[in-house]
Amino acid sequence: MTITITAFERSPDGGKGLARDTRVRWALEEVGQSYEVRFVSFGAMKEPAHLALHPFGQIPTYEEGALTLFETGSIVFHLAERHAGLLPDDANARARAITWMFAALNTVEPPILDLVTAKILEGDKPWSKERLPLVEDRVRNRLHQLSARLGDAAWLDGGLSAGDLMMVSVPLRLKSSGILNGFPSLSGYVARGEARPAYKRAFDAQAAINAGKPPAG
Ligand SMILES: N[C@@H](CCC(=O)N[C@@H](CS)C(=O)NCC(=O)O)C(=O)O
Repeated sequence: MTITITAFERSPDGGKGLARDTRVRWALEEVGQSYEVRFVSFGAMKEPAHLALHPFGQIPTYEEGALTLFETGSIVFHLAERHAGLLPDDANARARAITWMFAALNTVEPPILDLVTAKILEGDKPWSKERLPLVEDRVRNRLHQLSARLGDAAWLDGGLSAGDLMMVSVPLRLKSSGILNGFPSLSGYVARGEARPAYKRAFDAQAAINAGKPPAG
């Protein structure tokens, strides 16, 4: 059955892979599923046709036959459940991998998104300079905790799982801020994710679109 996802017609990051279709593309590549992409403009995302797929008017969405999903956590979980490779067979290990998916989205991503908001959307506010260090401290605190748990391990709990895929996708956003440099084990963790052939294919596909080139293959 054809899988179709949606992505920005033109990503605000110009193709750095920060738009959330990248994590869905990565999961699709890891489990070996081909997919098509429908590109949407910012305007079209708020039109009824897209709102019928995504009530909040965002990307990515996921269509597979009669099934439509939104929210990257749900989409990656669906793929990991239906295809081998992203969730362990052992029930307890599987539950722990799913826990890391939730941790990525509910505990680590929020302060990082807050930092993005503070810098990009609130940078010109009179109180911005005073607030920014507080926001950065909250991010560092989370990274410190995550780094302590990861230790010297390659992945969070055994082999790469959907939990790692979601988690890597989150601090990846911080690369340009320099904050990650203070956490060598997390920088290595993110780099290991980026080095996966499946990630590279996902990244290259979205970068090609944003560079105005058709994807290879
Ligand atoms: N929690 C959602 C967040 C989706 C999201 O924020 N998508 C962004 C692109 S990365 C978007 O569509 N932004 C445009 C907007 O919100 O209008 C998920 O994980 O799928």
